[in-house]
Amino acid sequence: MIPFVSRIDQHELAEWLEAFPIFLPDEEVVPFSALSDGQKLACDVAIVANPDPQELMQLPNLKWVQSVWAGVERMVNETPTPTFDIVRLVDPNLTETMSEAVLAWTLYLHREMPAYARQQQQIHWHQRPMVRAKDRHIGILGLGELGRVSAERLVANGFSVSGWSRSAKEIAGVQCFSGEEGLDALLQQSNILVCLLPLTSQTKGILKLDSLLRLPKGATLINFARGAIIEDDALLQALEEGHIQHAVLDVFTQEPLPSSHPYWTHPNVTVLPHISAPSDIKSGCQIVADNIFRYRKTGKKPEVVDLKRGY
Ligand code: NDP
Ligand code: OXD
Repeated sequence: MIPFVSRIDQHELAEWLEAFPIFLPDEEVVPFSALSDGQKLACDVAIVANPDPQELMQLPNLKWVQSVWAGVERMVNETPTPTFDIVRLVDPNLTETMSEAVLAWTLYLHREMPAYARQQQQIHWHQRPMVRAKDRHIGILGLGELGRVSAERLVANGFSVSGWSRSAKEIAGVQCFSGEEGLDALLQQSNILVCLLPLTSQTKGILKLDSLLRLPKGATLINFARGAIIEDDALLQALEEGHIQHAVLDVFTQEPLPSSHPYWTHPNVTVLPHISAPSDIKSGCQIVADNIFRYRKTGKKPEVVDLKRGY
């Protein structure tokens, strides 16, 4: 038996549970709550979606868990010394969805849609200076599964693109930076900054006031990664001072974003409810099924999260 250990809403839970038997006909995938004590002892693999660590602890013989989410930061943080390996979802469909979101919201900022919406509210006819895509510098923090393809998509749409990662990279058409100095250089030239970094002890709060002020005046920001990578007070201050013109935020330290949070009503913030790249149930299930099938046949686990790196 394979438990599905999750803290997701009932509707989404039902959708996954309906799909698993189609893609995993030789396995019985059941919600964690359906397991007896004996069955809990027998589980070597679990499928997870933002799992409750207390529930994982009741599965002492787990060898690995397969997430149906691409980001596993919360699990890594809540289960710092797991006795099992963690496998995250790497799905080309999700990557394509994310790169589409990056392109869509980059165009939103590039073509100054927030400013034109405001002008319309004020019944104000004003043609703002046109900036060509090649003259708009987009900086992407994180050049992994999601960042790399997003960078390539922006290049294909004519933007000047640079990216930053931990290890040095070469990506056609993208100016690649790494290391502390690389971050400085990227920030200084980014008119639109896109965050696709995992949340780790090194990236938590990396977008603090000092970093935000290194961006050119009037820069804009997109965060599609995790909320705690940005220091909220710093961003609010940079917005207040006009140093940052607009922020598109899809992820927050607390989700759902509390109704009293200043982001909700800030004229220069676009709040999205964590929708930039939801997992695709069909392709997600197929990838999970392939991983489990290969493990059952060969004993080989898929690539696991490096807990020392934190991602
Ligand atoms: P990957 O692990 O494939 O890529 C992470 C990238 O960040 C790598 O390029 C890595 O560098 C870089 N990186 C990590 N730590 C540092 C550091 N300290 N300094 C510089 N660069 C660093 O992750 P994905 O691209 O698949 O996903 C990124 C994040 O996106 C997820 O962790 C998740 O939080 C978020 N996400 C959000 C979704 C949404 O709907 N909003 C959906 C899915 C994911 P290197 O290449 O050298 O290892
Ligand atoms: C994910 C997410 O990690 O939706 O898949 O953020």
